[in-house]
Amino acid sequence: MGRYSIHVLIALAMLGCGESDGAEGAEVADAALDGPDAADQGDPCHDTDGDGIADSLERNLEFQFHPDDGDDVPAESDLDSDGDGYSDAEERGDVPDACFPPADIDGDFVPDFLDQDSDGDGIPDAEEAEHGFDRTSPDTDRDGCPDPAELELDGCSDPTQMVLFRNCVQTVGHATFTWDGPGALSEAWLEIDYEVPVVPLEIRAAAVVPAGNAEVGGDRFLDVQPGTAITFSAMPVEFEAPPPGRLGDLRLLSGDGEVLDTGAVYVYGDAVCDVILI
Ligand SMILES: [Ca+2]
Ligand SMILES: [Ca+2]
Ligand SMILES: [Ca+2]
Ligand SMILES: [Ca+2]
Repeated sequence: MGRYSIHVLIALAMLGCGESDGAEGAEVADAALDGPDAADQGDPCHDTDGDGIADSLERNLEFQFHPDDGDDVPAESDLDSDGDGYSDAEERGDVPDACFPPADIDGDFVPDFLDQDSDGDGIPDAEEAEHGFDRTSPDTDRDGCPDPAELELDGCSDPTQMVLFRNCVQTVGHATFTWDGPGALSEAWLEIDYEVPVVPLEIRAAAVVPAGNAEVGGDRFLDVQPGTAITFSAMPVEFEAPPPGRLGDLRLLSGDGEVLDTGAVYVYGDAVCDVILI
């Protein structure tokens, strides 16, 4: 129901809006002194606080998401509606006018100016900068290791630690093991010993380095030669995304069930994306 309401709101807002220009910004101070009701008359896209987000949008979105920023100032007059230190004017994103739906980077339907974790990586916007991270990216340096894992797992430097970042597009993680011999492994496959109840992840044999030193056989590698790095991928089955945190231990097993190596699997990211009703 909530998801559906948002889309209706956005559609109405876009239909009802006229052009926004610089002259409107110059009128903001006077309008604020007169109060939102006086300024709002006749213009559904009026922007009392001049942050680039129309009063009608701010009122409706605040009503739906109830951000607790520690003050009682309504969003249409609050220059930092979620109190995270980033202004509404910045968090609205690069949108064409005040009537346009403001940015929602992590796609969780809470617009960034009301979302205290805009990129959904689990690190609040207010704390991203102190770690040198970008509040608009869950993987600031784009190396595949999400920001919170950079802090907790030493930059994902251990390849046997599988790190999944869940978002609205895809949740996937990888773990790499190296077989040093002696001799070739007839089979190598990966097992997860889950510490929390979840729908089991789907594991696939994903990559061999150097190429040709093992065969890829669905969920396992075959005929793995000494000196070969084998990489497994894991992803949720359909929409069943596991919860954030440590999921459990990884075990690399031979064909006869011998434990060859161990690792761990973690999940990061707070964005929960349901099926959207349009
Ligand atoms: Ca505004
Ligand atoms: Ca803010
Ligand atoms: Ca964040
Ligand atoms: Ca990273």
